[in-house]
Amino acid sequence: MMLKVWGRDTSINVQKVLWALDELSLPYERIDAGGAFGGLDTPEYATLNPNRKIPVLEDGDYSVWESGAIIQYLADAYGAGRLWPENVKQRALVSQWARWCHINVYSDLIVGAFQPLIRVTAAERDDAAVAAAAGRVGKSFEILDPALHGHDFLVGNQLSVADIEIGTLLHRYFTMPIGRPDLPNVAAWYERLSTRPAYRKHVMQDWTLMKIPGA
Ligand SMILES: N[C@@H](CCC(=O)N[C@@H](CS)C(=O)NCC(=O)O)C(=O)O
Repeated sequence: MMLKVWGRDTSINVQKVLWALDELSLPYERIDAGGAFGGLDTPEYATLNPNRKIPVLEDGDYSVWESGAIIQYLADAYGAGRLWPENVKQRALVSQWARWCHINVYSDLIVGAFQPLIRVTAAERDDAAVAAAAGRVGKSFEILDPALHGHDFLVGNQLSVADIEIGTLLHRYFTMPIGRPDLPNVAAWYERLSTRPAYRKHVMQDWTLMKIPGA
């Protein structure tokens, strides 16, 4: 039975799942939902995800939501050692960075900085609040930067769930009109990820197309 992903492909959390699926060469079907496509307020969707958010992954009669849990499931079920190291100490470091990103970076970057840039008109936007959120992301990425020194990937020598969790955010971070501190290792990591076909296809989208008029 083919894997099924619910969610519009402009959603960063859907992009994360699509990137992981392609890295694992897994065929899937994607169903547009959320945003202008709607569909999240039906009783059927609530049985898939009571939070009424995208993405959801269906695998036969099993389903899972929360993008981080979905990519973890894909690695566990189909990775055969890819995306999720066998070594338990490396594994915990992958988990460490993935959780760190979700707790410390995601909200400031996506909710605090990105969404106001596409969903609020320039006239109504609180530029100081966007700059403050971007500043907090910069401080977080200054913590990440030395961890990437001398490494192609965040943990070990292969792409992991941690690269996907944080890497999905990098395209928006480096293409948004915000201030950024000097982050040589994070910038080089973004450049390396940018050479991967699955990253280019799913994550490196022109997000300015999502802007409301006047944004
Ligand atoms: N923590 C959740 C966040 C899910 C989430 O906020 N999804 C957004 C899109 S990125 C959503 O469903 N928004 C409603 C919509 O698109 O209509 C995850 O990682 O899956």
